[in-house]
Amino acid sequence: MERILIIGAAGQLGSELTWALTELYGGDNVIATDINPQALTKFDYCQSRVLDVMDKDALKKLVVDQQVKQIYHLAAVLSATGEQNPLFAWNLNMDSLIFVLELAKELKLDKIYWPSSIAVFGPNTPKVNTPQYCVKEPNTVYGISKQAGERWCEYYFQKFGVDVRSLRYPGLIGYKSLPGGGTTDYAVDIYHKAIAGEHFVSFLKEDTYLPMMYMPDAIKATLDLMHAPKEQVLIRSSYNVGAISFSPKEIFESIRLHYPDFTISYEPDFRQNIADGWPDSVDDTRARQDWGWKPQYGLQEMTDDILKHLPTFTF
Ligand code: AKB
Repeated sequence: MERILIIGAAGQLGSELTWALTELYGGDNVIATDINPQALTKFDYCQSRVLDVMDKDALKKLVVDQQVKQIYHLAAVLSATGEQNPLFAWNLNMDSLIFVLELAKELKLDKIYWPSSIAVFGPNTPKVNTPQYCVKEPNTVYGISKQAGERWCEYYFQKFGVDVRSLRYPGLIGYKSLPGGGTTDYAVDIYHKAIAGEHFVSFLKEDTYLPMMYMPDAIKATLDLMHAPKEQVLIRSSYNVGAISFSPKEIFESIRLHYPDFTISYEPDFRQNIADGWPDSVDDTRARQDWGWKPQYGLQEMTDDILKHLPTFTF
């Protein structure tokens, strides 16, 4: 069994991916890492270590000592938080990726996973059914770092044969972690407000459509890509993957079927500008063709599932 290291395991994606990887590879072979020791307490089913990904010597020591063969590098500053401290976001997002790619090259690691995002697109990108290849002029530091990161991934694959794989995630919606500083995270927060019986103030306008995906689909997409034979992974920058597209008004209506008294108002802030530069929906034909991607959850199915589990979920 291959040893797998997850960097940023306590985040939104890591919290669920770590469990899925543990089920597949066993707790002895999965090492969850995070900069926050407190956040690691939930990983009692696999190995865990405190790791600051900016400490490249500590990262290398861990990989060598534990004979790690695959790295899932999930740590990043997201879009909304990134705008508060752009240079910090740029340094963390870029330097950490380069550390991981260099390590993969030097130690001849088997596989690397690194998430990209719909944030690589920008205001001049076609908004509907956004193609895999098109104009990309991101206007957030997060988007710029993801776009540059995609170029680095393809570069390390072509020049050094590093088997790095990536998805351009839409907004990921899950109930097992709290919102983490992304523009699409309003669609996580809204469920928490609904079950708490609180009014929800949306920081996006009611008709702002964004591509989104329920977490079980995101985990499936990630594992399908990572388990695909190497020759089927033909895009080494990052794959478009789509699932659902909805607006704040539509997710609100889907929740109101369960909570008829739930209320919403709209107070767009700086995040509206970020969302306006992103696609409404993406064309993921290449992911479907190359390694068989197919999402399972629609908006109402996602809402029904979240509202079934969230009220009794303990963080
Ligand atoms: C964000 O909103 O910043 C992220 C993303 C779309 O990558 N969820």
